[in-house]
Amino acid sequence: MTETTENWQPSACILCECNCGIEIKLGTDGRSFERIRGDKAHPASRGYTCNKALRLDHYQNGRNDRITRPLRRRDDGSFEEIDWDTAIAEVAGRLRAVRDAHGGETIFYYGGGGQGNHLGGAYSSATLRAYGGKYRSSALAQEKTGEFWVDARMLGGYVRADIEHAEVSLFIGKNPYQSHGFPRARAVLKEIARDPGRTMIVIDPVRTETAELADVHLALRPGTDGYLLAAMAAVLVEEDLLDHAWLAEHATGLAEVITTLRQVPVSRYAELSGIAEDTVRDTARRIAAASSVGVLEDLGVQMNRDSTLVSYVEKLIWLLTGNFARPGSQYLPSGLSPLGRDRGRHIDDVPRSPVAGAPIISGLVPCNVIAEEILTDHPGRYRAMIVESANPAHSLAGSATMRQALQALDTLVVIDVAMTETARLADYVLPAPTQYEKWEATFFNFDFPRNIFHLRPPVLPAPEGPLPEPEIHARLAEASGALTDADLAPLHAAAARGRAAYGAAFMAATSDRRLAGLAPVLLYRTLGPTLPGGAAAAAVLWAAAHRCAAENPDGVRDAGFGTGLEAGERLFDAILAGPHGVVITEDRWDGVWQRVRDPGHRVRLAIPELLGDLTALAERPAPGSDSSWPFVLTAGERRAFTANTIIRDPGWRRRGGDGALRMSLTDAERMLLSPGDRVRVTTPAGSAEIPVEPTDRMQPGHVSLPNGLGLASSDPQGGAGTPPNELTTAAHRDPWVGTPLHKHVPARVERCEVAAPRP
Ligand SMILES: Nc1nc2c(c(=O)[nH]1)N[C@H]1C(S)=C(S)[C@@H](COP(=O)(O)OP(=O)(O)OC[C@H]3O[C@@H](n4cnc5c(=O)[nH]c(N)nc54)[C@H](O)[C@@H]3O)O[C@H]1N2
Ligand SMILES: Nc1nc2c(c(=O)[nH]1)N[C@H]1C(S)=C(S)[C@@H](COP(=O)(O)OP(=O)(O)OC[C@H]3O[C@@H](n4cnc5c(=O)[nH]c(N)nc54)[C@H](O)[C@@H]3O)O[C@H]1N2
Ligand code: SF4
Ligand SMILES: [Mo]
Repeated sequence: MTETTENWQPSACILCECNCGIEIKLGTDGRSFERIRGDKAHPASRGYTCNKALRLDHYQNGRNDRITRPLRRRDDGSFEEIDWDTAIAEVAGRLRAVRDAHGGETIFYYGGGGQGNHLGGAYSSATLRAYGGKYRSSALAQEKTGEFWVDARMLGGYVRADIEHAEVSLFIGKNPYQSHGFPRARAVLKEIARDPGRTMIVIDPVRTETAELADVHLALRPGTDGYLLAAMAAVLVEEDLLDHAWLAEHATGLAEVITTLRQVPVSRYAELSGIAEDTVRDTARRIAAASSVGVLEDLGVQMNRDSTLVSYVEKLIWLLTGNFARPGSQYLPSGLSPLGRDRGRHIDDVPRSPVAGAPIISGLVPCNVIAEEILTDHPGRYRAMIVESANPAHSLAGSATMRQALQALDTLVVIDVAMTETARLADYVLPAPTQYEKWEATFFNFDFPRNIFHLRPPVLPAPEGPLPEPEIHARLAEASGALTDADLAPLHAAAARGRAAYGAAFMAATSDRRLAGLAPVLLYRTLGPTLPGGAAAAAVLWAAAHRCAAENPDGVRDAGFGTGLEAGERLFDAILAGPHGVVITEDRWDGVWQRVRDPGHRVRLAIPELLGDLTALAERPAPGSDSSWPFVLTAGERRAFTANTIIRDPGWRRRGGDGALRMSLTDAERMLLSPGDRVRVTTPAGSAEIPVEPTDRMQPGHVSLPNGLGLASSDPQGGAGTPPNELTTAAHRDPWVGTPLHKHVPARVERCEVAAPRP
């Protein structure tokens, strides 16, 4: 046994945004993950993992349709292997041709990282810029953009909650027991449940594992959160439960909000949500009485009716009770990237996508208009697309139309580790090393008061063939002609003289607008080769560390990195030298106010566009009133063994591999269904046959399907489960920001009379 195979190597789990620190012990073959354990030295997860991390060998070594050579589509639709020089030259040639004929802004970029890998995507802006591209998107624009916009309007940045220290924790459409979303979620939930002084409130139509731990479970009717939250906010006003002193000091727009909330018919809204009015009032009172309230909303409302409005009212509830910038409440985090940052403009002033005119929030075109922006005669339509580390043919609404759109493109380039549903439609597929074969990191770091960043060294060498994403972007940018050796020469020379000289040369180079847009590739090519241990991919973090130090001088200083330019350098060096993760900022609660964008650092309570919607809800047909669709389908639920489409080997699932449709016992009895019986689920988009799992967790009239299953696979055992987006449509979306309503798909469910043979 060699030294490395005996050693535990630090890395991270890549299956959800928490990215728990793990240690991996390789087998004697030097490739298999023989053992995996939580990394006690990781400052956020501190040894914690859930059940999923321990089966990561199925990502690294599973039957995951791995690709290791660049592929080119033949005329007959099959693929042939080509070498990298040919691949780069041909892709560049096709992108240049699209740019010259139709303008660079018709080249669209999608993706840039799943749950564990953002480092490669950080270089994509250079590629896009090199070809004159302007528009991009990612999965965030089918979940978080409504919340981003509301947060930016009210506060100026993406808000997070200190659940661990909240007296009252409130989860709205979120099941952290399965989906996590904050460090050590299961442990924290159990601590809260055990503590008699703290109260956990869950708003979810399903009795989830989180709801089971809660003190209060508001099992509302699916899709009625708008009513329930509006009623709760209205009770705060009606019963005068507001934190007046705090609001007077810290907020503007209170009068407008109060005027609107006084018009909300509390009894009527409570009734529509299916929650007793007394319970609504008690919940509002419990929130108002608490010394701290931490609130997290997630897909259950962000992919549901009234999603943007619900995000707004959710924030009103904790702001009206003064729950911001104090322990156990909400905060604006520091960070190494501007993830989730939006200008927070009035909806009429938000930039728009070229064809559908859809609002671009946080620089992201709504996912639900992408197909529409391709399948049209409009001269501004997208003609070429680069997809990196994402699987839109499976993950975006309306798979059938999405496939049609991807095939209608002049050129589709996919950068992935595997032959995905999207890659199968590509003209060129460019293979990348797995996340354990290269330097990697994510930018999902929102911890407080100690924020953490984790740069992970490779655990094992990549096989011959794939190229890391930064190298792919550098080659594509160079092949565009936008970047020359002469541009790089002064930076190479300065890098040889040390960081101070490099900093000055980099400033000088990027004062040229042409080069500023190519900055990631400049860094990779010139600073990258000087970094220890082959960490060239980390070069972009040098600029990010300096930006972080400039934006959060106190936090970076208190984390031990000093002040001024030195602080940025020290922070960067610490990240490079910290394979278990590094505390990048040590924040203070009162410092949060400095991040509130309003010049007086006041919270803006009123979003006039949305206030009108609050009372208009009363005039709409109630959910469930269309008898042709008697069921509500939640298409894409997080379960014990789901992780989007990151692991393609179905063998990684210890259970749940059939992707059963959960349905209430009442419905199952009425339809004479036993576990495993098959039903036909029909939605406006299509229909599928699915085995059922009757359960007392579900309400009558509500059925749910897991996310990430139903992958097309070269493996005959693969493909288990139903791809949820065969049952969704892109038109079913939020009126404000265009996010999909996947949790509330109108559906019919019928018994399959003849038992179909299992595939
Ligand atoms: N195990 C696992 N964990 C994951 C992932 C994974 O694939 N698997 N994916 C990660 C990703 S990308 C994300 S974005 C997060 C998402 O994390 P979550 O949002 O927590 O996950 P979901 O299960 O999609 O939806 C949450 C809840 O919404 C509820 N819901 C359905 N309809 C309604 C409704 O009308 N009102 C309310 N209030 N709730 C409703 C569902 O019952 C469900 O419990 O999870 C992350 N973590
Ligand atoms: N109906 C419905 N649809 C949904 C959801 C839902 O709840 N319901 N949830 C949505 C949500 S919240 C999300 S976040 C999206 C997720 O959907 P996507 O954003 O499309 O991403 P993933 O499924 O996470 O796929 C990640 C891709 O990265 C590839 N990959 C893995 N490692 C690497 C690497 O190192 N380099 C490269 N280049 N590629 C790599 C994997 O093979 C996979 O193709 O799905 C969404 N779709
Ligand atoms: S899937 Fe589990 S182990 Fe992996 S990062 Fe998320 S919480 Fe941690
Ligand atoms: Mo997500």
